[in-house]
This record gives sequence, structure tokens and C-alpha cells, in this order.
Amino acid sequence: MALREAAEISIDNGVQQLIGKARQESVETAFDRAQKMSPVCTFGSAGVCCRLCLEGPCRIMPNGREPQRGICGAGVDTIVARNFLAALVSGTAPHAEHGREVALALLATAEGKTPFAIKDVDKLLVIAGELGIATENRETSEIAREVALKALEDFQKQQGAMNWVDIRAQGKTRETWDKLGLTPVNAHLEISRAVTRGAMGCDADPLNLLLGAITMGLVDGFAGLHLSSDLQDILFGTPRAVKSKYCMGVLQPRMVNIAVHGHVPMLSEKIVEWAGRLNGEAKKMGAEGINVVGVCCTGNELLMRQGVPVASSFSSQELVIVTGAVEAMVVDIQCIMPGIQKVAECYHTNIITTMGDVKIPGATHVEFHPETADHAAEQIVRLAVQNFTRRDASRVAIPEETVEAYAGFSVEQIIEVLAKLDGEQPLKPLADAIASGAVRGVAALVGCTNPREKQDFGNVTVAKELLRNNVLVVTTGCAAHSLGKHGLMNISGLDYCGAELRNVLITLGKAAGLPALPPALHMGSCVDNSRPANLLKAVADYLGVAIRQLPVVGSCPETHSPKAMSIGTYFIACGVDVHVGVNPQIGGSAFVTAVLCNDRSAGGITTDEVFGGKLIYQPDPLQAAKTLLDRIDQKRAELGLPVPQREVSQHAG
Ligand code: NFS
Ligand code: SF4
Repeated sequence: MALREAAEISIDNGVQQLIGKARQESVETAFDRAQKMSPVCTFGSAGVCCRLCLEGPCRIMPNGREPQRGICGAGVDTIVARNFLAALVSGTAPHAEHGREVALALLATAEGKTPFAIKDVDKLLVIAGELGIATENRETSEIAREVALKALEDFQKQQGAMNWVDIRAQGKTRETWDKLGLTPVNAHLEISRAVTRGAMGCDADPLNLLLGAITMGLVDGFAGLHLSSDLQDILFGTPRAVKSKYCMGVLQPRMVNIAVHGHVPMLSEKIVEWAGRLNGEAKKMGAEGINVVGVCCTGNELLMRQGVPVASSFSSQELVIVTGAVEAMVVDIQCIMPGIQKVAECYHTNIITTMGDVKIPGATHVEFHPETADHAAEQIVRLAVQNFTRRDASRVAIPEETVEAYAGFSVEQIIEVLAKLDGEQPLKPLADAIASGAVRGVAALVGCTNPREKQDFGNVTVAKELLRNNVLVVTTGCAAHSLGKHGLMNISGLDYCGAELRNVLITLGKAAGLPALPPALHMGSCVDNSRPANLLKAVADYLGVAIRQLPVVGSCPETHSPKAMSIGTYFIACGVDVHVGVNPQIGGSAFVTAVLCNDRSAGGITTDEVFGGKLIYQPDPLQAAKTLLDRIDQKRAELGLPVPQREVSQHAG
């Protein structure tokens, strides 16, 4: 079988070069494995296979052919809805664990048991106030302790609503969830309920299962996203605008390179600190120093808070190692391909796992706990430094290109910029620009890259088409890496914007002391999708409307992770349409598709009707952008706002 051309695999030149190098050196990566996996199983793709019990596996045939029921009698709608719910559980649970780990770290820090400090005391006080915790004349550590305990209640309480729903949900939006009994009580309880109702012989009602999926989305939204971002900001600081760099070229040929990969910033923050402290050791080994680069969402966390450059998003993580210049790839949790170890064995790279629940055979394991963070980080950085002598110079090839990018656009940072224009009502300039049509709407470009897809192509194409039509783009996750690498997070990217949006970004940038704001505002990692959600809530509250009425959309063109699906479901429940560019594996059930994708021809109920948001599956990025613009324009019209003319591209890129 002829392998896909590098140009078909990615639009990133550096990635293309490294694919060539990998193939020359007989190193297999996810891109080639994806090809071996073709053609895909049509049953799995349609979501119609069930392995819930040992009567099975069962699968339902298409077009009415037999069998039409599983051995237990489950029909296709039940099976597809159960599989969808299961996917959401596997997206939500890791995010909830992320939140819980950070809450425990905050508690331990407040009790003086970790080397971390409370970096953002102001945010701590704001959140404590929101949670009803007294703050006057009290020690910071005491307040932090109570905030951490309130967070942990969201994994324990048996009645009422999660505390983070109470402080972060928009009142108007939440009413629907409360009315339908969908508001989560505590994250663990809801995850356990969802696993149970989806188990063999339990919930067989596809609509009821989909309502369970909405609750799972809410658990991800509040326990995964909001709680994690809030507590991480308290511990590590709220991001502010920073300038940094993207692409494989951020690896340094004469330095000890440490790639940090995963999601939780606790370990990676310490790695950056210890890399600074042990720089002298690296020089003794003949290197010019230590260079830390980010991969995936850990990359986003460090970029936003420390300005650490980003080497790679999800799909090309193995190629970071193929440069031959990486002494250690340090991983924590989530989106870590087991394949990195096999690739590392072809070079001198040391894969270092750090979490008891996320190990890889063959990798070095250095256990990390917040309490012993310094010890673990020191040990890891020393392992990397020592490994420098094993580097084979003849096998080092780092693509040269790097791209400058601005990141760090927390809501706090955005409001601070807007306040330069209107100190009394900072949201007014943004709301006015939306009302006039200078900003047609807001789109969150989020989520992953996927080895099956041409890397960056979908993310960049959707973003450019929306920008051209004056849609303000905010971005998170690996999608942000795509936009950063292709110039949409620096000033030169303004060329892609429509004239009205460009003027708005220049006005805002000048107010902030910059030539302009970049066209895509990088708001952080995937758990930081809490930030766009907070921005929407702020704008909706300012305008006195529900979030579902706003001309806003979400798009995840290169979806790979169930996490993206559970985050997407949270936004659908808030009343926002969410586009995915990769098959969500629900097509086997007309019923499930109708409910989620708003096909009203069947006469049933849909999420669009109930919540104001739906799932849009569209693999063609230009077509997807058009559908998203249609939706924005429809919501504008419903609000009585003018609907500006469109600019339509014939070709992507
Ligand atoms: Ni989000 Fe981040 Fe990347 Fe997708 Fe994976 S790293 S949590 S899931 S692939 S954006
Ligand atoms: Fe088959 Fe039903 Fe068991 Fe699923 S739960 S494997 S459909 S018998």
C-alpha cells in the first residue's frame, strides 16, 4: 500500500519534513497507522455495535436487514444512544479527575503541605465571595482551604446542585436544566449514574439516555472545565497576554530539550522551574542550557502562564521525538499516545511517565505528587540532562520554521483591554460591535487534531472563513496550536479578517498598547473552554438575554477525543451550536441523529428546540463555516440585529 504523501497528512511544513525523516528511518507514526486502519469498520462508525455483555458482541445491520435487535432485544436507537452516553462518560471522567486533583492540590497547598503557593490571591477572594465564604480579616490559606473543600463537595454532595453550577451557570440558561431535572448534583454521582443507566439491562429509552448525556456534558462543563480553570488560576496565576512561538522549530539543536505533554499544569510548572535551576548542570554536560517545550494541552497551560513555546499538537506528538533532539518527553495524563514509547526506542529519548494511573510499558516512571513536586521535578530534569550525552548528532534534524504568536487571553485580560475603551461598562464596546455587525458573531475554534485528518487544514480553513466574515474567533486546545502555527495568533494574521473585524481588533489592540489584537484570541487548554463560556455568560448578562440567543457558535473541525464531545455537549446544553468535522458515530440511529442534529422531520423533540443548540456534523470545512455563519445570521435576525453581507470562498486554504 502506498503511504499518503506528507502534504496530504499535514499543512505544517515542519511536520511534513519529519514524516519524511520518520519514514526514512523506518519509524512508524500515528499517521501511517491511521492508513493501515482503513477502511474503517462500518458498524463501529455508525455506532451500532454493542459489547456491553457476554451475550454479545451484537451489531445491527443497515437498511432494515437482519438482525435488527441485539440478543437482549435492544434496538438500534438504544444501542447508539448508549454508545454516545458511554463516549461522553469517557470524555467527562478524565476532566472531572483533573478538577479533583487540582482541588486536592489546592487543599494540600492551603495546609502548607506542598511547595506551591497561592499565586492569584485576588481571584481566590472573588471565587470565595461567589461561594459565600467569608473573606474579611482572614488568612489567605484559610480561605483557600475552604474554597478547596467547596470544590471537593462537588464530588461528594448528595442533594442540590454542584457548587460550581451555582456560581458559573447563567440563571436564564440553567432554568431549563433544573426544570428537566438534568442539573448535576456531584460529578462522581453523575458519572456513576451514567455508567449504570448505560449498562446491560438498564436504561433502554434512547431519549432518556440522551438526556443523561446532557447531564454528562454539564458535569464536564462545571467539574471539568470551570472548576479546573478556576482553581488552576488561583494556584498558578490567571493568564495575561504573552508572546511566544509555535512549531517544531522551537526545539533547540544545542540545548537539552524537554517536551512536557499532557494536561495538568502542576508538574509542568515545576519542570519549568527546575529547568531554570539546573541550567548550569546542562552546561557542564556540554549543552547550551535547558529548553522546555510544550505538547498538547500542557503546552497550552505553560504557554498561557509562562510563555513557554509549543512544539506540537496531538496528532504529531510522536514526530517531536523524531527530531532526534529530545532528551525527555515528560507526560502526565490524557491524550498521550502509547506509541511515543516505540518511537522513543528508535532514538535516545527517555519517556517519563509521572502518574500512577497512566503508565506505559518500557517508559521510565517517576511518580509525581503535589506534596513532593520539587523532588520529582528535580529528578526528571536531571534524567533529561544526563541523557544529553546519549544524543546522536547525526540523527538530529529540527525543522527550522517557527511562528510568533500572542496567547493568554483570559476573560480577565479581555475585560481589562475592553475597559480601556469604557471603564464603567467594559462589555459595552464588544456588545456594541456585535449589535452593529462590525463583529458578526463569536466562534470558539476548539478541540483536537486527528491522525486520520489532514493536520491543521480543517481548523485553519474554518477559522479563516469565519474571520473573513467578521466573526471574532476565540480558540483553545490543539485547535489553537493549528491557528497559532498558521499565523492567526499574530498581527500578520489580520489580513485574513474582514475589514470591520480588523478595525475592531486594531482599536482594541491600540487601547492595550499593541498595534492590534491577533485575529484568534487564544484562551487556553481544553479545560479552559470555561473561559469562552464565561465570556458568553458575561455578554448575555450584559445584554439581558439567554446565552442561546447570542450569535455564537463552537467548532471542532479535527475532533479525535471523547473529551471534545463532552465539552461540545456542555455547549449544546448552554444553547450553542457545535460543529464536529469527524464522524461522531451516531449515524446508525435516525432517532439519535434527529435529536442531536435537529432533524425535526421525524416530529420528535430535539436539543435545538429544548436548549437552543445542536450538533453539526460536517467534514468539509468550507461547508461547515457556511452552516455556522447561517446559524449566526439566524440568531442575529431573531435578536433584531442587522445581518451583514457574506464573503464566500470557493477554495479552502
Ligand atoms: Ni482537548 Fe487537550 Fe488536544 Fe484534543 Fe487532546 S490535548 S484536552 S482532547 S487532542 S485538544
Ligand atoms: Fe448484545 Fe444486548 Fe448484550 Fe449489547 S447488551 S451485547 S445488545 S445482548
